Amino acid sequence: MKLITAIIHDEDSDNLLDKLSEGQYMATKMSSTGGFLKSGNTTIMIVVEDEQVDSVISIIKENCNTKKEITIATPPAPPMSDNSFSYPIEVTVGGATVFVMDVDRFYKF
Ligand code: 2BA
Repeated sequence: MKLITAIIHDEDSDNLLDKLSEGQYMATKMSSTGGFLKSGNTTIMIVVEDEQVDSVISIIKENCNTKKEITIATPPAPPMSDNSFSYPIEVTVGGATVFVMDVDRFYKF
């Protein structure tokens, strides 16, 4: 049994949850924040049998799109210097960052 954790764009989450539900996969949606952009994203947790992992990853891949975002970068200034400056950079985010982990035990009470 595996835990699939997918970090995705907020905008893709409702559609992905619908597609997972159509495939009879149970999922939990959590609000999360990216450590780099410090903006909202969505984390989806799905626990499935080992042989279902590839199917779930395909559904995630088909329903999560990459997006470009602009952020402001401020490189560290040299010590004792007033020369700090910021500039915009474009980063490509997602479609999905996916981790697959073993599940030792699964209980529902
Ligand atoms: P963020 O941390 O907000 O990162 C957003 C995007 O910024 C990343 O997209 C990447 O393109 C860029 N980025 C991140 N750290 C960077 C850095 N130190 N220098 C330059 N660019 C950087 P993704 O790689 O698609 O990641 C999307 C989100 O997935 C991340 O949002 C974070 O919430 C999560 N994530 C990605 N890798 C992770 C990891 N190894 N562990 C935990 N969460 C991760």
